[in-house]
Amino acid sequence: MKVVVLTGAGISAESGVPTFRDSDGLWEGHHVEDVATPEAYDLQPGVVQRFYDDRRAALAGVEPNAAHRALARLEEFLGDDLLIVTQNIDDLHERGGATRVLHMHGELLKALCRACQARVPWTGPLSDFPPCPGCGATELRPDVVWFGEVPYEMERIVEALESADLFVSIGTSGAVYPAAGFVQAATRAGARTLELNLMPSEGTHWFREARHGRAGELVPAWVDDLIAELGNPS
Ligand code: BV8
Ligand code: ZN
Repeated sequence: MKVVVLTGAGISAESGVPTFRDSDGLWEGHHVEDVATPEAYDLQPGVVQRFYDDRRAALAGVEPNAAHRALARLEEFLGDDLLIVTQNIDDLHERGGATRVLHMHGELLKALCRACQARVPWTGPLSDFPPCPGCGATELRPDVVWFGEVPYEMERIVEALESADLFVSIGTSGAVYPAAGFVQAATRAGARTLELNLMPSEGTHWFREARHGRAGELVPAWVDDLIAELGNPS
């Protein structure tokens, strides 16, 4: 059974990482659409850098939750038949034990050099424009995919969707493309589709099944059911 899981901010909500479009949709006082763009970065690089510096620093204070750990258990059971694609830029999937995670919107703990295109691990701030470890230029930006930029690993993701038997979307509002369109690609490929989310997403009608509740409860229960279903083929 080939499974593709897409996660969004909702899977990290119970870890204390705020989502984008709950409450009043503000993140550290900003609308993500106003800050997560190349134009915003060119206009006000310090504001954008600090927006990510704050989020990068906040990672030290949060822990993976039961949903992240359940997906790691599923990865151990399914091996290469499971692909976790995340829109999240936190490292909670990895800290929860998952080993193969595609960060289609990039990662907070990486920096991208605008001079030499190097992508380097980065845990500190970038708003003081430190030199690139590769070329020395002070052109490091967050290695994050902004609106209008091309998401990472799209070929691998499309390939996985085309051969999926099951597509499960966890904790995403379905507001951002191309991720919001993955359920349609999976459906065209004949996959079963399941939405696990606190409330119906914008694309909930595309899913054959939807369960609403907190990821910390829904995901472990779903993983246990799937492992039981696959574990003893009746
Ligand atoms: C691209 C940066 C071309 C990192 C982000 C007009 C129409 C359609 C599309 C467009 C359009 N105009 C422009 C576009 C394209 C645009 C887009 O989709 N815009 C939207 C706003 C309309 N997309 C792009 O520009 C993308 N690039 O299209 O390039 C291309 C396309 C295909 C192939 C090649 C090239 C780039 C998009 C990436 C933007 N970067 N983030 C960062 O700062 O984080 S997006 C940002 O939103 C975050 O990354 C986040 O991951 C993403 C989606 O948000 P969610 O994860 O869903 O979070 P949200 O808060 O919205 O929802 C949380 C959900 O969880 C809620 O439903 C809630 O109910 C639930 N929840 C809450 N608590 C819990 C819970 N669920 C379970 N348990 C809980 N406890
Ligand atoms: Zn460089």
